[in-house]
Amino acid sequence: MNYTEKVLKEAITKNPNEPEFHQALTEIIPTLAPFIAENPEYEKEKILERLVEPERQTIFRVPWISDDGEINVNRGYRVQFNSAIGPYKGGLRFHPSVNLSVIKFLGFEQIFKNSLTGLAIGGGKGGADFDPKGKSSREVMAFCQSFINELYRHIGQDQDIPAGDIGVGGREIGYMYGQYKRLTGQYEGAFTGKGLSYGGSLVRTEATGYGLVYMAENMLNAKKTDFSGKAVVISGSGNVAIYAAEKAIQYGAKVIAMSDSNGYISDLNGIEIETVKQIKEKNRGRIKDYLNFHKTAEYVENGLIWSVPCHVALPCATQNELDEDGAKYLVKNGCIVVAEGSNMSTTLEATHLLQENNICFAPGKAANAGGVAVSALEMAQNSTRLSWAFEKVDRKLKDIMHDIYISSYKAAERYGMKGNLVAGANIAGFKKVADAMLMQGNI
Ligand code: NDP
Ligand code: 2IT
Repeated sequence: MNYTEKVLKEAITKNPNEPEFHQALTEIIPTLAPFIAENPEYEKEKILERLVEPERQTIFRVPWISDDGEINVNRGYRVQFNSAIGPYKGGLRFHPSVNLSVIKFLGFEQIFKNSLTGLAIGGGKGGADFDPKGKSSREVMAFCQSFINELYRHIGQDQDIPAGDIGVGGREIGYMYGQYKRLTGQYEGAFTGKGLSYGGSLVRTEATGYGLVYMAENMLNAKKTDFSGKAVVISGSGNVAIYAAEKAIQYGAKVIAMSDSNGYISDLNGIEIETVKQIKEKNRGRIKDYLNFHKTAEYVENGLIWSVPCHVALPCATQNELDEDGAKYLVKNGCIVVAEGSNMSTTLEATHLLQENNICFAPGKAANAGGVAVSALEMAQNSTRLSWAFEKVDRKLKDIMHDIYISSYKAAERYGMKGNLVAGANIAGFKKVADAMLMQGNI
């Protein structure tokens, strides 16, 4: 058994009952083998054994009182995975499916993603098994304040900087930042995704979705084409999905299907994104409400969105939402590019199927890095107490996504896996972190 196989096997054995974390390890570790073989000091210094073990994991009780006066108890998490190249950085997810395995897979991926941005941010992730759906704003505030009553002691602008993820948007960041400030007395950039009036950055709301489309545009360009006239299917209808759709439409594409956890809508004339924003961002409604505004659209309850024929597929909801069945449809229908907006959207089997059929595939850690990249730009603005123009941040985002595409492409080519952006992103992200760990001694 070689070094990477040995570390993978030991990490899986040592962390039982963590299927999502196992999946992320299985996707990443083997692809590093040719690079590590060429650089034996990584094995000698046990870099991989150290990398798979989080620096610190915090699990805590979050009690809060609902509007009916009942006491509720949720479980909170923050996994501070790696700080070799910068303070821990990564989102908070509020969703009933959150558990340690989910947070560890997200935190592990985040190390590589943050490194790929070229900015000085380490990897972390957190969240809670709290379900914001159907809760009043007062209940969401009560939950956020209780969550921060514990988390505040573990975070800070130079220590660990949380942001949004599923179930955590501008409203939740505001409540958490307010409570952090109240407890610490510090007006500092300890969160990103803040409102524009209290230290937020222009483009952060749009960044993940826009960045995803900038990445997909690079992939299409490599195939001597672009978004113009393409049919695009986007799963989800949250923050990432909405702004991916907005940019794809600006680039001349038609977004023909979007979804939420109940079902998908489709309209071959193209979905009107302002209506989706109204439903999701303002009304906090369901995607099927779209039919109340546009009679040409169809709604399929619990349907498989990947069965809608498209040129470009952008999964933007959650992990493992694109499995082998979905991938078979994409192959059959002549899809040419798949880029992950959600983290680990695609199962390992589906990824292989897409790659074997020459569909250009970009993993989340490369394709959705625009969100955390603009978070790091928000941190830079907070440090200098300045705020940059929309165009300036957007230009930097576009350049960062291009650089990620090039570095992932080149790393894959250099190690004999031309066109495999999964392997390329893993190697390119790993190198900077591993070298920083080597230079900092056996921490
Ligand atoms: P939101 O909460 O804004 O939206 C999530 C969307 O995905 C909703 O439409 C939701 O539907 C759907 N969804 C969530 N969980 C499930 C599920 N288990 N099954 C089916 N559909 C589901 O989250 P974001 O848009 O912020 O995040 C989406 C993905 O993008 C996540 O994987 C996240 O990790 C990733 N990401 C987010 C970044 C960011 O900056 N926000 C940055 C990089 C990656 P419903 O409302 O019905 O639950
Ligand atoms: O998965 C992710 O990269 C995010 N949810 C964004 C993290 C961040 O710190 O902006």
